Amino acid sequence: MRNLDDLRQSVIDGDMVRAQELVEQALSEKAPPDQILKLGLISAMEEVGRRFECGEFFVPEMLVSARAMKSGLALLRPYLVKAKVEPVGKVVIGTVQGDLHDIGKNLVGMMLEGAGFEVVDLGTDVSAEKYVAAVRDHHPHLLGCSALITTTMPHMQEVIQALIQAGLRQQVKVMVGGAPVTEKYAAEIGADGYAQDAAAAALCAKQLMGITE
Ligand code: B1M
Repeated sequence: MRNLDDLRQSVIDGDMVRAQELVEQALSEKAPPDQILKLGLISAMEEVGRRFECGEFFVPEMLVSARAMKSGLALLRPYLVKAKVEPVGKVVIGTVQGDLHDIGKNLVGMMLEGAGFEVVDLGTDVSAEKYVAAVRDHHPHLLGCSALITTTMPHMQEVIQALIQAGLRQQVKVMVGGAPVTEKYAAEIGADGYAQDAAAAALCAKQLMGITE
């Protein structure tokens, strides 16, 4: 779809206004929201990452692209979230300590809401202590940790250790994810669930709740 190619390019260019216009246009032309997300927005961020890796882009370019992606995502939100009236469970979610990447975590949060979960979002750079406090305060069924950098991934294990020390580990299932995280790593650190992307995260959350439909 030509419009989605243009949308992808506008995000790469960091052109927030154009990205919003093109998302609106794609929606008005009845393009499926998941295609707009995958082909227009996520694919653009993959290209931005590739350019950063090979030295063509630097942090400022990543930032403006992220801003354009977020502005498009905000318009897609109502189409991705069709939450049921009665929540099927409660999830506390956040990006781990030292990590400021929140686009993937936000998307996971939206898909969870769409699957009927009540989502408490702790934001980014969340310390193990803050996760523990949130489990005490909100009594969630699930705790979601996102990490995008190899050096911040180990903080996921700290969160699990902190839950054990606080005597809360049995009260909450821990789900982890993020680009560098693997199923093997999730098992090694003692997480209950791992998901590769936002759609899989919603499925994984339901499985952890014992919901089979
Ligand atoms: Co950064 N960054 N970044 N960055 N950044 C990456 C992650 C990197 C891979 C780029 C690269 O080198 N190719 C690289 C990490 C390398 C590594 O660890 N091996 C990197 C780096 C190095 C850095 C800095 C250190 C750069 C610097 O300062 N020198 C710095 C770190 C800052 C910090 O966090 N302390 C930094 C900064 C930034 C910006 C602030 C400029 C910006 C983030 C803006 C924001 O999020 N608000 C940014 C961006 C945009 C990226 C890339 C380009 C895009 C990330 C993204 O939004 N992807 C990224 C390259 C890439 O990923 N290809 C990169 C789109 C998003 C939909 O996908 O986040 O993967 P993702 O989420 C997916 C899945 O991973 C999964 O589902 C999501 C939806 O499908 N998922 C979960 C995520 N969380 C989950 C949780 C779950 C389940 C699934 O359960 C709970």
